[in-house]
Amino acid sequence: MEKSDYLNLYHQMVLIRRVEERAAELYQQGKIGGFLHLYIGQEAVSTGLISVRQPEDRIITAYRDHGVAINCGLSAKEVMAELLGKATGISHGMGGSMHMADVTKNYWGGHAIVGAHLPIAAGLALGDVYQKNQAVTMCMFGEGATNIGYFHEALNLSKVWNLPVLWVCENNQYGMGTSVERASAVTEIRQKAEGYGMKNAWVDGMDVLKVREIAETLFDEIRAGSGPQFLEVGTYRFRGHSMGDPERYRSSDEVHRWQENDPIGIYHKHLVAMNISSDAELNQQVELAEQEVAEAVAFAEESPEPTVDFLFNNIYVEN
Ligand SMILES: Cc1ncc(C[n+]2csc(CCOP(=O)(O)OP(=O)(O)O)c2C)c(N)n1
Repeated sequence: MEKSDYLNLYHQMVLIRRVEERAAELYQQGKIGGFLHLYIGQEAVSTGLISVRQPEDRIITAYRDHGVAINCGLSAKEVMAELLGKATGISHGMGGSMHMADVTKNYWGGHAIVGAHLPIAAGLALGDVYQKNQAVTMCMFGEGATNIGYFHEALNLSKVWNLPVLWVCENNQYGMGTSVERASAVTEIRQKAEGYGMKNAWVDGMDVLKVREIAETLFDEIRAGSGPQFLEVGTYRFRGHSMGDPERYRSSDEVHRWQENDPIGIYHKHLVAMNISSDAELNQQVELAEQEVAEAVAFAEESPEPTVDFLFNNIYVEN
């Protein structure tokens, strides 16, 4: 990796964090409607994974999707405008927080129904097999989704058809207010892949470089024809499930313990300790990200609402 690659990972994680901190404020001011699920604490997961994907590789995720969107190359402006429901947003203000997508960047969304995007991921990969594309589809979901029928159907078919899918479970230990121990018979989620004869692994999701390293191997193997593989990522969300979660299901001590293990802080210390960068240089990246977010908020606030006639667009596919 070049120095600029290391800095780019840092910049992306900080940008996601700052976009979401501002989004939380705008939500409290009533400027963002609907649900808002923050990715704060989990930034190293999508940043590490997506840093190794090729442009032809498809990325699909659930509703905790703003960070994934940024890692896929969407601008802070497009994301912020979508959060505010503006016509300049990536989904023209029609999708909001949970439905960001840009297929020109091979980012297939943003899905609100738990588990529902897993069969879609299998379908995307099947399409690539039909068309003889050498592409990998990476599908990200929470551990809560692994108790849903879609998960088992999609994993099974992907193995039967040897589809090029990387299944990534972001195990942040809670599905809304329910801990993994209360909801899942098997708490080491990667074991569920064994039931489908699928190669599987676990990685520490607080360490962006470890995530990147394993992702590189898995993308390469799947591209070379290994068939589907499963990666469980150990992570934690620092904020509530969505805005307005009173968080009665976990202690503030537990949250603080994890916050001491902040993926951005860990990476910052690592870059300095390895003499890859300096505090001053990294702080400059933070300032750049903050500037980008300030511009994104101004852009979103000044942007127009979608017009009513836009409601009739994108309803039917024209051949
Ligand atoms: C089919 C379905 N059932 C229930 C819900 C309500 N719901 C939204 S998020 C969620 C928890 C999912 O947890 P997990 O998959 O672990 O993802 P995380 O929120 O931790 O990222 C539930 C039950 C839903 N959106 N869809």
